[in-house]
Amino acid sequence: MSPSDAAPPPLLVAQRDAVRTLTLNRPQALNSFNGELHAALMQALDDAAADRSVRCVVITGAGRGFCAGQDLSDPAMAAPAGGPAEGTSIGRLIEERYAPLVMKLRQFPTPLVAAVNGVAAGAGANFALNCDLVVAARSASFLQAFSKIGLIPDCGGTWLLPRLAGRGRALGLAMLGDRLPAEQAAAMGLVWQVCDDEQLQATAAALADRLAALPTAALVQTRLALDKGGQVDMAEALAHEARVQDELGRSADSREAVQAFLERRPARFAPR
Ligand code: T3D
Repeated sequence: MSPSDAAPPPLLVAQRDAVRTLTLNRPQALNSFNGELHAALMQALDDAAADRSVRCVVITGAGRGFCAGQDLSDPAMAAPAGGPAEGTSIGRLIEERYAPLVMKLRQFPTPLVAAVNGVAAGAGANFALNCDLVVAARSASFLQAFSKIGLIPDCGGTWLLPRLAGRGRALGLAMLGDRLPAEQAAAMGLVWQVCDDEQLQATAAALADRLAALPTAALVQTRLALDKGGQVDMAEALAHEARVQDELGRSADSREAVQAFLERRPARFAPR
């Protein structure tokens, strides 16, 4: 077999300065998740997390789609119809693939930018929404495809959607499963920025560069604190802020940033 006969890698990895870009690469199936793509993505996220030169990760899709969620033709989807509830394939798929992926994103040690280049459906939509900032091409759309195949939102959708859009909109999106154009997704608070299609990668790169130039630990603690803040009362949120602020305030990043401000120069942060 010549190298040109080899199957294309399911995920492409590229690095520019401190920004790593992961491109889902199954365009013929709108980058839906099969086992190979899932494993490659988990490994690439682990690699980026371990590489201290990486200060921001951008996730995008090859071709005309971002990600169509679970590959519905994947053999792993073949749950026994009418079989015992215990240990069906779908439950296992969620526990073994999607839940660990979501937890990895929520705890990731750098900011994450989703550059949504096309349709993001099912777990693909919620995968994007689990990133810190979502930039979408104007022609992109988001679709909670689950109800149409007799399922509920997963990949953290039940937790995320009401928090991002409010209960009423979350129910409308999840029950109807309509395509939500990027502009409307931005108006609902799901998306940070919409841009012309041809500007998507440059816009995401500029955003990633800005994030990479900021103190990474503070950005990650910001995500964790906001997520926690949505679940605890004010007293606990204040206590958490005090604990984290105390730790960050003594960090080299914070000292350098304050010094740079006083000296009227750009801050120079060490690798994370
Ligand atoms: O087990 C579990 O349930 C675990 C958790 C699952 C979470 C989920 O993600 S459930 C939701 C799964 N996703 C879907 O239900 C979405 C299915 N896809 C669509 O509804 C449509 O494809 C889109 C609305 C996303 C896009 O429509 P359109 O008209 O732009 O494209 P298309 O023609 O439907 O699709 C293009 C190709 O991609 C097509 O293949 P072909 O005919 O050109 O060879 C289509 O079959 C393929 N494709 C699209 N989505 C999937 C897919 N192949 C496998 N799995 C997909 N999810």
